[in-house]
Amino acid sequence: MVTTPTPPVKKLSKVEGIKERSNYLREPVASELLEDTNCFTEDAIQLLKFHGSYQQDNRDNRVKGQEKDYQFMLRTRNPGGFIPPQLYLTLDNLAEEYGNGTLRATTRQGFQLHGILKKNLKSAIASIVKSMGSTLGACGDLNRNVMAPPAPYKNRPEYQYALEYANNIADLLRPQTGAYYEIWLDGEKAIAAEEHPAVKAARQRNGNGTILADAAEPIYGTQYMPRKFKCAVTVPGDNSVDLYSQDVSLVVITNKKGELQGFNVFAGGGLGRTHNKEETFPRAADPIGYVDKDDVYDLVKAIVATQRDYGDRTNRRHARMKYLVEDWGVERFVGKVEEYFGKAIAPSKPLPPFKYEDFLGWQEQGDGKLFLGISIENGRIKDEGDWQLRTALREIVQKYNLPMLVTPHQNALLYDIDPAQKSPIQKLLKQYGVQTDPQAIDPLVRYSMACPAMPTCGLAITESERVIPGILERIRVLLAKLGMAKEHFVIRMTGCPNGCARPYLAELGFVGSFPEQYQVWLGGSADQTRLAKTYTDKMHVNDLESFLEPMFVYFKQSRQGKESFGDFCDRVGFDAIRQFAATYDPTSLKTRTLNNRPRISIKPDVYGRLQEIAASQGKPASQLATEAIEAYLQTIKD
Ligand code: SRM
Ligand code: SF4
Repeated sequence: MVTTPTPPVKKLSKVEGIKERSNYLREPVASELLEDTNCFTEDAIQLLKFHGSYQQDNRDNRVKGQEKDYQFMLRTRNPGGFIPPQLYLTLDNLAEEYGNGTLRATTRQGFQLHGILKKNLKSAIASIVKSMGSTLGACGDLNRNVMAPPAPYKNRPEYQYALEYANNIADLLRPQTGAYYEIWLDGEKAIAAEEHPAVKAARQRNGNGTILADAAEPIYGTQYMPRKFKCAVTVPGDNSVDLYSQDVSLVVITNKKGELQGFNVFAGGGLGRTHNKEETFPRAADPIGYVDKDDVYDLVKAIVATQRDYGDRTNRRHARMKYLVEDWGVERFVGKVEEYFGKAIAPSKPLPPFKYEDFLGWQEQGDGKLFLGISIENGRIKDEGDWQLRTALREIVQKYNLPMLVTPHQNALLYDIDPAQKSPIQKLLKQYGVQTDPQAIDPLVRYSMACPAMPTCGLAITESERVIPGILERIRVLLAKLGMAKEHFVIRMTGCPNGCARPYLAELGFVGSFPEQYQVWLGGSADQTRLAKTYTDKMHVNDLESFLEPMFVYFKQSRQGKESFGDFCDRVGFDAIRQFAATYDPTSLKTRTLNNRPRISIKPDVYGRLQEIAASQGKPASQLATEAIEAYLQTIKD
């Protein structure tokens, strides 16, 4: 006989109390929204996240002793990155009308709007919902946007299943509270796509305690999850979703005829950590077995119930499911999941190795139509100098009514393109300075990611998105100087250790640790199947070249065949790299070293303008800076 697991009694953290008292995410958000203020109280801020919004302030505008420049970030929840044309146009309008004039494609395939004032929040959310979008559950302690490969291959059923099940898992774990529609749409119910009947049935089916006796939130109850919860569905061999970083990843298993059989299941991944707190760490998900397609919702519910009932609700730093898996060990964790599931989990099916995929450029989608993956540096859709991506995308979506998929690498993909539309679309993109040939993009840029950090992220310690173009340019110059001009690897940067751009799975990860200083993580694999490790805690941004040069030289001298930089660092180990660096003599290089070139720091906003003007004049920022300084010095001399 299977017994219902009994959850342990827990001492609640502050946020648990806020959730519990909120009447299913209603108060105090509903009341405070009506107040004529520019910000919310702490309790409302916590709950607002569940509605898809973060209270932020523009950190560039902080003045000691003065009130912060409060504004709100809105994040969409769109499984598999799917954005219908009318939603894209609405987001674009909102960015202009209420936001900061940009749209931000995120690392979980959503869009973010920044800079919205409190008084405009309701109208912005209502517009999104009325355009078939949603922000409900984009943030907060519940299931977040479910990821799937952004690959609209109509002739590859496994990709269709991945998208279908990403949608279904998102539906299964969607909060059921009416709070969202009451607050943002005055109770008007949105017209949403019908849920799959199997999903509806699964939400109500109680397998050994997976459902709570709670009519309003059968899966979550009054306290929702202990912490955020992240899922992805992918296909064998495709690691575009970074499956090792997710709480739960499902891998589609089909038979030879391409019919869906079930899913391999991975669990316990997660990246966030805190500096100087050894008990927090990134963790790669473990394979836990295989589940038939008919049982997949029950297994997902069983995993959710395990974390819901046994996850740490006292210490939020220890509340992600990865810590439960780590503390218990995989075997005990799986045992508890099986109690809720009601049967044993089958062994995993064999899988091919996972590869990095980004789906850029023009490609056939398998039904006579085309798709186009467009690289967006750090996901920021904006008009800047000759690069008018925002205008270009708006015009194309407006004119051709094309759907979009946001990719897990902060890029966007337009699909269902009639071959006759290729040439005019290509022409339009060229006219607005948008590159569509992925081979023409520097691979350091193509494979890199950076989180937003300053000025919107309240947790940022350093810059990230605003400085990474300059960092990549400097690394490219350094590689060229070392005779490695064609070399590339996956570089990811974040402004703090939370890991939003998944730096712990990069070959070279920069993680903000002190102002202008970064932890450096090395040894991740080029396909994000192995975690990197901390090489150093502090690298000043000014020391980038002198820090990296010995490593690159060692790599050049000692790599095996076509070994990637990440694999090299992992194979030789950090002691060997440190030893090489300690005895490395830069003057032994025939070429002039960059270390001898003086460097100066400038304010980020000045750097931004410098880059903008340099791009519009088609010259490197360093050349423009030299010209500008020379011109100024000339005036002083005169
Ligand atoms: Fe994140 C918090 C941005 C993906 C781990 N993340 C934040 C906040 C909301 C800051 C805050 O709490 O005040 C950031 C807003 C910045 C801004 O100004 O926009 C933020 N996270 C992002 C995005 C926009 C980064 C990007 O470059 O695209 C991504 C939005 C994804 C989405 O559409 O849902 C984003 N965040 C991630 C990922 C990657 C992923 O999910 O694949 C991670 C690491 C994976 C993981 O969760 O383990 C991630 N974000 C965090 C954490 C650390 C969580 C933890 O377990 O410790 C925080 C802080 C927190 O939750 O306390 C955080
Ligand atoms: Fe902010 Fe840190 Fe996430 Fe970057 S990694 S967006 S700095 S929370």
